[in-house]
Amino acid sequence: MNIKSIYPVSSLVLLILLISGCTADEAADVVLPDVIENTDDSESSDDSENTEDDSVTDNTMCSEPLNFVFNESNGLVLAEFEDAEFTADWILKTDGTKYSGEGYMVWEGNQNLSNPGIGTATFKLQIENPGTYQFIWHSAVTIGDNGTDHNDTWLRFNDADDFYAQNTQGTSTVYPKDTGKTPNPEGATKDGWFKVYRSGNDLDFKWQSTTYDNNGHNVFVVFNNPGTYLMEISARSSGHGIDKFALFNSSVEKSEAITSTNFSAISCD
Ligand SMILES: [Ca+2]
Repeated sequence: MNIKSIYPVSSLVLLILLISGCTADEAADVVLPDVIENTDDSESSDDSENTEDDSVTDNTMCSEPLNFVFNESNGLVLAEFEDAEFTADWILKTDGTKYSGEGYMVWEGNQNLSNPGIGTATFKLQIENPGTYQFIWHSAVTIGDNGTDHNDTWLRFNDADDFYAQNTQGTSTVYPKDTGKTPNPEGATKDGWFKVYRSGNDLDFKWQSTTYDNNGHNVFVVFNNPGTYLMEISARSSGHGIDKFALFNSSVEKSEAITSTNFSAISCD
């Protein structure tokens, strides 16, 4: 942020001249015009240019979701899902009252039930506190009346130190396919992507994210060092609406994370 000081040149010069014995008339007639002219040519125009440049640069970068970086703080990343750069078949919607921010995104293109990597969007996360984070999103089924359809989207953390899913008892851990790690979950998984779904016939928005068909495993990602990491999503089911998401480490209760309104500060890449 630039804070520009205003330099009262004419007042100062007048004061100096008065002290040195010039009359106000002399000062005005002889000296002031030069000083004011110099001021106009140099300082004022420079200030104006600098201010303009900085402001344009900042505004341009910060108005482009492609450059957004979501900053983890106190073990929590909380972000509006619509705060990313989306391809044309992702539609911003505002039906209902259960969303926050500008609305939620719904995939209205073809279904990609076996093929991740289509209709991708990315979120850059700045992690200050390394560790294991649970991932969860707030999503809804916006087509039909069956909670097992139109209820999932692909998710991947390709540059994190680990990405896995685990049952609530902690007795089963699975990894996405094509990462060299096993076992893999039942159901769709490919190229490091998990199919992340919500279940149940309460179709409106709720916080739930699991993978592994008929055996819901919670989703986790591990960041061993502070730094910037990439979270990717890609389209799977049409009609799956996603409002926001959270990642929280072991210092944060899930109940805290999903009721928080403390959205992550956004900086610009
Ligand atoms: Ca939202």
